[in-house]
Amino acid sequence: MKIDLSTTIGPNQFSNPLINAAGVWDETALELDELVASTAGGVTTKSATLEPRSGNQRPRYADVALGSINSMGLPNQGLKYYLNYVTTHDASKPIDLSIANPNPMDNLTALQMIQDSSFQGLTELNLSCPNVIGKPQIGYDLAALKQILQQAFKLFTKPLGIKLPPYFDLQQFDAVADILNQFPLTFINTINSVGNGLLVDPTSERTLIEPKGGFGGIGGAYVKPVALANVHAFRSRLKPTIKIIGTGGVRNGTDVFELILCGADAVSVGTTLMQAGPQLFTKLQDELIQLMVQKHYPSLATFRNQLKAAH
Ligand code: RRO
Repeated sequence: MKIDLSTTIGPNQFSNPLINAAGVWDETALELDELVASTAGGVTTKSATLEPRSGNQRPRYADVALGSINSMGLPNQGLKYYLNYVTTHDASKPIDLSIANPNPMDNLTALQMIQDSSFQGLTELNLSCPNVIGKPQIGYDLAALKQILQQAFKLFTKPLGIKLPPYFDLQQFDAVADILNQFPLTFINTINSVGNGLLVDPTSERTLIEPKGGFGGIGGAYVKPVALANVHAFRSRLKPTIKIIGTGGVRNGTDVFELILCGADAVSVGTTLMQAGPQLFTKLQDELIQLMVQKHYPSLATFRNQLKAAH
């Protein structure tokens, strides 16, 4: 059986739906080259600020059996570095250029720089970084969310998506979707890590990471149900022109299948990529293909958003 894993987001064609989650294996050109050389369908760059940042104090990332906690604090090489990379790299697969600026005005400057560049890929505005000390997540402030989108679309005409924090209440899904449907967004990426969790070591009686008293974004298996819910909730509320990158808790091909079944157009992988490295993409694709063969699904479109209720 011939299996077609291709998918589309805006004008970009992906040979398969798998992408690295922003912030994983993507801070330096060396890492980005490894992703480009891997079997990933597309590549995301580390969320960039206008100026380079070294991020929060270490330890700022920890793996545990069911996932990870991080408070990286936006370490990145600055937007010029990533703009240079994405406008000069070998264009063999689509690129998602992520930006995140603690000061909202800087996001508009960043968008203007991308608008004025020759970059033709996707831009992802990260409105959900949980780890910048003293700064709340814009995605949880609906007035600020609407305002930034109004300002962004006044100056930006290239394909734009936003990275959202997880939401936990059906009325939040309604309210956020109502705002997003007012704009010509190309995609959303849901979810960012579950913000401000806490993991502790019972032996040393210490937090696993140092910044913010140990509070950090939770990823991995812990968050899969939250990711499935956010993808499905937004797929049933957003206009069909807004595509969805599903992120959260992918460890195997079945997890990828489930996110697509809930409505994802593409799937990005964070914690497991951090743990396994870019060869992970081949394993995930092999497992997804095997499952699709068993289920007689020749393409992603044949099961995307086909989730049925229990009875
Ligand atoms: O760099 C980080 O601390 C970070 C970011 Br920008 C984000 O969007 N999500 C996350 O879990 N960590």
